[in-house]
Amino acid sequence: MQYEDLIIDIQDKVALIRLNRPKALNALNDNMMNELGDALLKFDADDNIGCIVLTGSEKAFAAGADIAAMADYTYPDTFTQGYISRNWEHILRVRKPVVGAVAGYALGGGCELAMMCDFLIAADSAKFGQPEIKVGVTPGAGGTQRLPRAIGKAKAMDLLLTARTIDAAEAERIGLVSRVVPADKLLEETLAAAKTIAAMPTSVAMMIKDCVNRAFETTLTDGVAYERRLFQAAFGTPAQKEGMHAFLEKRLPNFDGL
Ligand code: CO8
Repeated sequence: MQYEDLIIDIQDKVALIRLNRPKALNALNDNMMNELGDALLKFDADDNIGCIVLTGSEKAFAAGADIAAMADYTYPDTFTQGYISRNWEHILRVRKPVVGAVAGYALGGGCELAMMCDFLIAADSAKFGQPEIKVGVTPGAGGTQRLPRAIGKAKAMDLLLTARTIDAAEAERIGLVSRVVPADKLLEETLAAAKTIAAMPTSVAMMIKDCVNRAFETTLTDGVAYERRLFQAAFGTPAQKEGMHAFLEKRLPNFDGL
């Protein structure tokens, strides 16, 4: 696949998508978001891919939505035409795991895009923040909603209202990222995690992702009932037969194509 604002690399059932507008610190514009949606949905439908990694550059995952592109937008542009917002949430339609690898700035829409990944591995150089208030807008891609769910109201209000940027250590301490690794090991460590996931049965990884996301949309009782149904459904998959019989036969399971 050839894109103007993305670099794609595929290895061992893992698709690596790199945001690539280095001169603008990967500011997210319409073309990049269109391309990102296209790539994500193609990999989601590709049987040879078991996990997707989304990353940026050493300096920036993404420094936000493209301020140069949107500075003169009007309300009809944003509301009626749907400029900025119309192509931001394709990532939420991806059913396979998406791991974010964040180095440098993940600000504003960049932080929001990162939070739409299933989990984040951060370089020790990573910086997260929601500075939209400084450019006169609210977050628009879930910052006020996903941030408090991820890190709690107090921390979220602090970041959203002061526009303070936090470093990777604080992001890990408050639960925004799952791991912090040295910057020069970010891709290696993230690809290793992604390859581990891709070697698992993709059907079950998709079920787990679905269940965890359900936890944010429903009551505990309904969420556990939903999980129970998928647990029961797992007994209808070849992955369950292979996984359990491999264990009993004291051999490694082969989840290829499962
Ligand atoms: N948009 C456009 N261009 C940008 C952006 C951006 N968000 N961020 C950086 N750039 C450009 C700069 O203009 C500069 O370009 P040039 O060289 O042509 O002048 C280049 O990238 C390098 O930037 P700096 O010279 O500023 O680099 P520094 O290292 O000095 O500073 C910072 C780095 C701190 C990241 C700084 O660039 C900065 O503060 N950027 C803006 C951060 C920001 O405010 N982000 C939030 C934007 S609003 C938003 O994201 C709303 C999301 C809503 C999504 C809704 C979807 C539904």
